[in-house]
Amino acid sequence: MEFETIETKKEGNLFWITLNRPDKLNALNLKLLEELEKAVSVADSDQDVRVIIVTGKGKAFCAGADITQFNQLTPLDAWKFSRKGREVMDKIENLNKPSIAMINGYALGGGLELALACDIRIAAEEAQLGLPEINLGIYPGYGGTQRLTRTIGKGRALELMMTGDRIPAKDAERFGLVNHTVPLSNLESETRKMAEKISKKSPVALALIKEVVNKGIDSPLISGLSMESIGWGVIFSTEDKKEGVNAFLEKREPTFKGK
Ligand code: CO8
Repeated sequence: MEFETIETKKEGNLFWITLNRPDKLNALNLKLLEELEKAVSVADSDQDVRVIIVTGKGKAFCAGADITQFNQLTPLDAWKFSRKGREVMDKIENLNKPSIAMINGYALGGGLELALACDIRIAAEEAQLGLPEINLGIYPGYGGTQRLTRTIGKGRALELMMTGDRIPAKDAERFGLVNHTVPLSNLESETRKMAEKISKKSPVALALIKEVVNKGIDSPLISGLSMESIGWGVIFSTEDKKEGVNAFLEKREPTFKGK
């Protein structure tokens, strides 16, 4: 599939999506958001794809929404633009398949919000992360107020939103905002290693983990625990469960088919 503002690549069971507006630090305009949504749909409907990786070309992962558009947007355009961004982030978060944000450089504003919609974040040591919207007299609009708070807690999230400060990846790792920090030269290989490891697990079990964690985090503990138990009923009906248990008993590696 041909895109203008992103690149996609299928590599075995991995699907790479690279934001491709390096001259504008991969700022998110409507076109890019629409293309990203399409690419995610393609990856989602392809049975061979087990893990989706999102990254950016050049020195940024993504420097946020395209600020140069802000003064031209009518209120209706702004609503469309903001809604499209939210739809894309929600779609990524709610995919049945795991996603990894490979943060190669700046992840700011909408760029950090995109990374937060992914399940796992691996960052280059050189990367800087933040929500600088406050410096523009606005505030995060692609889910950052909610997802950052749920990821690192209220105090630290409010500090990042209120100061607009950029923090180095190592600090982000300390806060639990990124899972791992590695030198830029190792970023792709370390991300691939993790993606390949996850791609060998049962797709059904992975989908259920996402469902129970994502829905559970917004529910009272008792409801989350109940969802977990009900999911156990489902997982015990799968061929992947039989394969996993039999492989253990037969002392061999399992081959999961997602059934
Ligand atoms: N939008 C548009 N263009 C951008 C953006 C952006 N967010 N960020 C960088 N660029 C452009 C620059 O204008 C520049 O273009 P040009 O060469 O044509 O002048 C090019 O990218 C390179 O950038 P710099 O020269 O500034 O590179 P530096 O290395 O000097 O600085 C920074 C890098 C620190 C990342 C700097 O570019 C910067 O501060 N960028 C803005 C970051 C920001 O404020 N992001 C938040 C945007 S708002 C947002 O994301 C809200 C999301 C919710 C939207 C809701 C819908 C309406």
